[in-house]
Amino acid sequence: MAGEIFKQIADYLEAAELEKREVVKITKTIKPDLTVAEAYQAQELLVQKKLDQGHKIIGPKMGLTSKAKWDQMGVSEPIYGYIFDYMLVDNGGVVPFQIHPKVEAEIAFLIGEDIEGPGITGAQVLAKTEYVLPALEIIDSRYENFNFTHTDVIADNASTSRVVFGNTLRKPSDFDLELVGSTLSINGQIKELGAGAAVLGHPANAIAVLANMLARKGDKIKKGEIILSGALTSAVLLKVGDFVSGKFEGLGEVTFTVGE
Ligand code: 0L1
Ligand code: MG
Repeated sequence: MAGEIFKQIADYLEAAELEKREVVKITKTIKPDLTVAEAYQAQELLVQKKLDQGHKIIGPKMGLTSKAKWDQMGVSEPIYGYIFDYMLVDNGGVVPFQIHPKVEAEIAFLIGEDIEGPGITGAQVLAKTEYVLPALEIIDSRYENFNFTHTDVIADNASTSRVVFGNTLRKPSDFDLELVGSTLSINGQIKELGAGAAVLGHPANAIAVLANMLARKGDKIKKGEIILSGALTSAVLLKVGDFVSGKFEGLGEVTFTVGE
């Protein structure tokens, strides 16, 4: 059966996540010619498995939102995945070590009204956003050495692993999100810095692209979802015991410690 191979991919990646071990990428094992559409089919099955297990979606997330990443991966659009409730860690809490975690500083959008593409713009997203808040995303590819193709990473739920949201919620109209600066420190040393403009010129643009991508499968962004718009900084590799701090201009600080 044609769909059987996508179930096999979803099972393979789910087992890697649950058993906290890295695996050989799909395009080297199960399906060398995996297309973007097929990769999203496999991702959907992985997402459905989590829903069937009782996990709840917090919101989609955007990945590969910088031009530098596109050039690196040879692509011309971002990717999306899904954040689930079991991935949330309190601000100041402990993020359990999984495989080879990396951290990114991001701006999250709490959506106030459904946003349905196609043709959505960043300005429309801002008008339908209730609040923005700071976030640290922990990505943890299930693939060996974080090595994957564009389609591999789509099937792997865009490397999503854990998320720590900050406590400061602000109206997006309060400031220019593209100018919001952020520093990312590990054990008191600044490792990366960036600004909102690193995300497709403005973080709201990434949410607009998401709405337009979801429209291709008849889906939309839903009121109440909290969406990660993409990384302001490069991702930094973490080890057990690291204390991580992301400081966001006007949006406060987000911290966590990497546990065992
Ligand atoms: O959230 C992200 O931007 C990560 C997307 C997947 C690429 C990666 O794992 O580096
Ligand atoms: Mg990210």
